[in-house]
Amino acid sequence: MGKDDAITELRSAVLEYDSDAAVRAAKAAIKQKIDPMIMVDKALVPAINEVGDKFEKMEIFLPDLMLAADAVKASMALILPLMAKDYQTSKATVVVATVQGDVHEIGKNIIASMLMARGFNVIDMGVDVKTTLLIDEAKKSRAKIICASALMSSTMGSQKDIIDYATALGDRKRYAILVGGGPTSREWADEIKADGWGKDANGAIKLADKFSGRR
Ligand code: B12
Repeated sequence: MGKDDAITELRSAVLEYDSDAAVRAAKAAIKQKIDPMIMVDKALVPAINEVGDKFEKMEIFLPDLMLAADAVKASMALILPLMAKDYQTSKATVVVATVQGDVHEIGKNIIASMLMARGFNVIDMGVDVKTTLLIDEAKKSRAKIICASALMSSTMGSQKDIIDYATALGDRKRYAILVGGGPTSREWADEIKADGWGKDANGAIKLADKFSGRR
């Protein structure tokens, strides 16, 4: 199997909702030393977006979407830990979470892994994280940066809640609060007075570098 075949198989496995095949394809791609980011960018993200488009057009149903997401998660569990490490450790702590009410974790997991690979100390709080718990953790861990992910128009308001809560506690200046995820935009970030908005994981890394004082 060539490198392109391994990527095609990984993509197809997600499109066919087949976690076992996704894990097999990921192992084959790893064996061929394909860059983990290529696997994510060329196979997993396009595949889950394609499935998402079908879901939006009501060509498939939620159980199918869930199976496809499971296939992404199963293969990402093998792929993400292999991201090239940057040993220029920054020591800056970043708290990463999907906001309250929202269980979408694929993008958040990519961001957490890439930040770890870049040498940040990452605290991944998971999904559906209560606003108060998020700020408590950021305070306790002396985090410099908070990355809040929201994938739904009904949950993006929780990003504003995080900022408002930190402000109410008098702690707003302690953290750079970064936001991202499907329905969000630069305009939204400006409106809620976030410190930055990123379109993708590379955007998240650039912002984290900026706010941790590294460039
Ligand atoms: C996979 C998926 C699911 C999976 C999630 C599985 C999991 N473990 O994560 C499952 C099946 C569980 C699911 C459930 C639901 N989903 Co869903 N889901 C998706 C789907 C198809 C893909 C999301 C994804 O993983 N994308 C791939 C990743 C890599 O991209 P990403 O998350 O956007 O992250 C990137 C960037 O946005 C950015 N980024 C993200 N966060 C951050 C944060 C910071 C700080 C920065 C800088 C950058 C950044 O960087 C990331 C990496 O590049 C989307 C459609 C879509 N195309 O987005 C719908 C979608 C998000 N889901 C949707 C809906 C409606 C739901 C449900 C309500 C369905 C239902 N009827 O129950 C539930 C929600 C349950 C809940 N309470 O959260 C809608 C939301 C509509 C809206 N705008 O409000 C979407 C858009 C589908 C649609 N078009 O209808 N879903």
